[in-house]
Order: sequence, then structure tokens, then C-alpha cells
Amino acid sequence: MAVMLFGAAYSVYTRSCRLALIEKGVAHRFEEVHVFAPGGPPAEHLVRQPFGKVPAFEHDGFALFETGAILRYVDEAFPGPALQPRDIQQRARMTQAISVCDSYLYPRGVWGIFVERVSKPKRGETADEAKIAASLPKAAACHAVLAGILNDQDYLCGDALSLADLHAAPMLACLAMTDEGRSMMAAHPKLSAWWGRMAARKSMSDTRAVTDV
Ligand SMILES: N[C@@H](CCC(=O)N[C@@H](CS)C(=O)NCC(=O)O)C(=O)O
Repeated sequence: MAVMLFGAAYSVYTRSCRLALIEKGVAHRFEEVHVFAPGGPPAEHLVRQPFGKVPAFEHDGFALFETGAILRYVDEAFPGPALQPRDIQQRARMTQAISVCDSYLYPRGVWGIFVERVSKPKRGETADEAKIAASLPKAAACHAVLAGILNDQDYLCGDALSLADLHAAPMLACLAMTDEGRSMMAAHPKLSAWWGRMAARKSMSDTRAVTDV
């Protein structure tokens, strides 16, 4: 049984898939792909992911891309702890949290704040302060929404880890590297406590990268 994940250690979406594979205990190989290489993504990667993004996944010849699909497949195809709540409403919340991450937290938080504040200065480029300022309200709204979904639970969708936690944590890890992200998180003590629990997981330390997109 061969399981392959093609991606980049710095990529939040790749990290979500790696977290799921590790949390499920699935033996796999991780192969780095350079989608930002000067000539564009390698041709063989465009066969796996026609949009030139990471990650892409393969299991015994079954090829899949899009993080949400990979996460659900990994949870359902392999033994190990269930990463989707059985309760219908909790499962709907999980889907909602994942969609909030994709639609708002990734563009506003990761690209609008983290890339401007951390990645660009690292490359010697100047942060676009107007872009950061424009991103803050929606990034703050994401924190408020996730804190509301979490409420008094240990994890976003109940007392057990779910795909929602694995989707959100890599994005929030990027934001935690910025002053703006840290103060948005600090405004929500229960979300901060959740973040502490997530950050302490071995899967998170095993997938830590010098994040730079
Ligand atoms: N919808 C895709 C999004 C993946 C994505 O945006 N990956 C980023 C890295 S975190 C990427 O490959 N970016 C390269 C690019 O935009 O050219 C998924 O769910 O897997």
C-alpha cells in the first residue's frame, strides 16, 4: 500500500494533509514540489494538480487533489481515530469552519497579513500596509467565528480532534508569527487555549516548517 503526498513544507494546505496522515497513523511518503519555481510548477505536477498548486495525493494509484477532498479521504480510507464527528450538526459545523478558513482566513490572514508581514520582508520586499489594513477586519471576523464554533469544547467540533482543527491550525500558525495575528487570537481566550492545545501536538511539531510562501 503506497501513500504519497506531494507538496511543500511551507504550504498551509500541505501541512493540513500531513497533519491528517500523522494523526491517523498512515505510513506515507512526502515529496517536495516547487510550485513557485521560476519556470512554474514542474510538468509532472500539473498532471497531478492541473492548477499548479499543492498538495496532491496518491493512494495505490488513486490520485486526488484539493485539500478538503484529501482530508476526508484520509479519514475514511484508513483506520485510526475518526476525524469527522458522527453528530450531523457538529459535522455541518466542521464543514462550515473549513469553508471559512478557505474563503476568508487563507486569503485575508495568510496572504493579506502573514505573507506581507513575514514572507515579503524575509525576501527583502516591503510589506503592503494598505493590504494588511484591508485584511484585518475579515481576519478578525474569522477568529470570532472560529471562537464561536469552538465555544466551550476542547476542539472546534467537539471534544475530539476533527478535520476542522487540522484545516485551521496551519493557517493560524502563520498568523501567530505576526503581531496582528497574536492580538486577534488574544481577544478570544478560549481560542487561545485551543491554539495552545493544537500547538502542543506532536503532529504540529513534526510538520513545523520555516513557513515562507
Ligand atoms: N484549493 C486548493 C488550494 C491549495 C493552495 O492554494 N496551495 C497553495 C500553497 S498553500 C499553492 O499551491 N499556491 C501556489 C500558487 O498559488 O501558485 C486546495 O484545497 O488544495
